[in-house]
Amino acid sequence: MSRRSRNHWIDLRLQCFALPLYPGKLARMIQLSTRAVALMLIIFAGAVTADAATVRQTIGVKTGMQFVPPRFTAAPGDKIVIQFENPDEMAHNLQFVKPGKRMPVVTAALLLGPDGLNQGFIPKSPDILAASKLLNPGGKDQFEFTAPTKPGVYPYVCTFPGHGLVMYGALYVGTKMPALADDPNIPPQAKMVDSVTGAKKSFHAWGEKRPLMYRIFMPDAGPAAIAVALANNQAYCWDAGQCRLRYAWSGEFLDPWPVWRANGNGLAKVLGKIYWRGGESFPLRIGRAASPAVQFKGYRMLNGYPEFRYTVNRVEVSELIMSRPMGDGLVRKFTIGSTDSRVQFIADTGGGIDLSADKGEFKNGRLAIDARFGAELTITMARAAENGGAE
Ligand SMILES: [Cu+2]
Repeated sequence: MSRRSRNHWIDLRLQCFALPLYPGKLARMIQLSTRAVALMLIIFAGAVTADAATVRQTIGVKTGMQFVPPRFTAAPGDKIVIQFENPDEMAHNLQFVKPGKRMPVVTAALLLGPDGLNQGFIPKSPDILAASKLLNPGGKDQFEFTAPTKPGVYPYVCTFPGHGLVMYGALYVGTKMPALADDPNIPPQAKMVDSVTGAKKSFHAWGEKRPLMYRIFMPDAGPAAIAVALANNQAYCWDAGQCRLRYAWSGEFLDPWPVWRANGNGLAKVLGKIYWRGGESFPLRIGRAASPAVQFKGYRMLNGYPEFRYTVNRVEVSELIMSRPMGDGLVRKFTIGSTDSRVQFIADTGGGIDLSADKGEFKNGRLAIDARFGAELTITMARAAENGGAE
């Protein structure tokens, strides 16, 4: 397909999107002009109010569902004019919301269900200060609003389904911005700056694609280590030699250069923050042995996620590890072959996570289930609040 015909196709799609949106847009224009009149009245009423400045801000999108820039500032009462541009390959919107209301608005957008597309995935919510329309690839939109008079951090977010967890930024109104690397109000990918030069790291051998599985020499693991990047900025290291999860981290994935530079003699560098490490013992026990015989049998890919297969005292086990839908942590789904032996999951952790299971209950860090006819067991490891995790 030529470039020209592709653009033409996008134009047609834009028109299809624009038509059903039109009444909503009209309503918003009326709403905005009503607001503008109200604001003028307020300004005239308080004749001593200093002139508000105008902040003109272009917000773009880059691959990996990131707003550019991830944050900016305004003074209370400033007029903010946003030029929103979407050069990405996916559709996006942009909404400014009240402090702490990013996830409620993201959830409200999901609850729009089949109506979502017609509404640009923008829910009706008093928590939304201003919103763009839904932009198809190549689209642009301009809108304006008045910065709130109350100082604070006002998030901006894309509520296209699946984007809101990672695609957001922060408008600082009358509030000092922390250093980029320490800013808790922007996505982890946005704060990856080189600690020495301050330059943004642009290295991504594999782009921003997740899930991603990578066989590479890893620190604190055997030579058969497997690193996996999951959705929601989660990652883990699985040791195929010992058939067990070694550690989990959040944030950016890996720097493989140390391995490549040393012709395979170095170790990859974990770029995110490791928040959990397994202990030395094997967590899944089948039978009485504290050190069960384990053997790796391979893996298969399920929608891009590896499912590991191994035996524990000759009983077949498979393990599929996914990220939690929200917050740091992993969800480990075990499928266990039938056995008359006692099956236990033993929390071999030094803390830092909260463990829960869909079957049975942890008592003193041990969970026992019946697997006479085979069993499925899902263990959720959620990064604990005292370990920097957030809900
Ligand atoms: Cu988006």
